[in-house]
Amino acid sequence: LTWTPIKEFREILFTQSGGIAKISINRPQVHNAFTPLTVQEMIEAMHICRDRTDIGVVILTGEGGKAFCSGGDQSVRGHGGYVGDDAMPRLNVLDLQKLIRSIPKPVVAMVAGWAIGGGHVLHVVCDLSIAADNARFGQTGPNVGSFDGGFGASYLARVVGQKKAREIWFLCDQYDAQEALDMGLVNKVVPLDKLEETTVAWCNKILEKSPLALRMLKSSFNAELDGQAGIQELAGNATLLYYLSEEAKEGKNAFLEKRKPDFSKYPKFP
Ligand code: 1HA
Repeated sequence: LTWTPIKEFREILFTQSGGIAKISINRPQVHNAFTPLTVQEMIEAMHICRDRTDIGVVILTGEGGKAFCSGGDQSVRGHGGYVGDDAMPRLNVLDLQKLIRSIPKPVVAMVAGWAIGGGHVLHVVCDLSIAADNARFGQTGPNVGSFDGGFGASYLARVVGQKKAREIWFLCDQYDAQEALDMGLVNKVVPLDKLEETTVAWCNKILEKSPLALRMLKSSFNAELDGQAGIQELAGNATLLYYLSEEAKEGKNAFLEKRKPDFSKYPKFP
């Protein structure tokens, strides 16, 4: 399989193969810990994936085979957040989490090695997670003076249940791939040398499906959990579909033609 670069970045690789885009954190020397720049680049790549009509599914991963992501880079953690070149403390990974959940295309976490701390939360918020047999999962916040009480707590609890989520955060233990599979934290475990092949096979299956159906389903899964923002997403898709109809176009055309709209021929379904 060949991956063609979409755009050059400093701390991530952003490539494409057919309808699949791959966003890969490229800081293997620190187990793919993220800085504000890493996150900013991932956000930009995600926006490109959203806009590009030839991309139907996104793989999120990390380079090197030893780590998916080890969370925020503790060496740039400053007073109030993670600090980049502009000297501003940021927690911009929270924006990335929201984007992963709201982009209307499936995002698949491809996890080899460590998925730890804020890196663990990143795989949790992905639609699907495929793990290599060397994957290890866990939260570290209470060890290193941090916590993610947003999706990192509430969505994790939706995924693995309240008791298990509290155990994960209160004990900060690490779990292997089989344990992750058993608790429903990942969808599948495969040998490391089959990880990309399997993930791509899953993505290709997804790409054969109706993109609008997938879009509606993703926002439907989100709707209940995300309150008004979730309903907004689902309703936005309803508006998209309505705009495609002759009935809605009659309203726009009548306005532009300065006449009264005639909706009489459109059915009033039971
Ligand atoms: O909680 C949040 C947030 C919450 C709300 C809003 C925003 C948030 C944003 C971020 C976060 C967080 O991510 S907090 C949690 C931060 N991450 C961690 O606490 C994990 C730190 N790393 C480890 O515990 C271990 O490295 C490991 C269990 C993943 C792997 O251990 P191992 O195999 O023994 O490797 P190790 O030797 O520790 O790591 C290899 C190299 O990578 C080391 O550097 P070296 O000594 O070779 O120079 C290590 O320092 C570096 N490294 C690993 N993880 C990080 C890191 N350097 C900086 N930051 C890291 N997270």
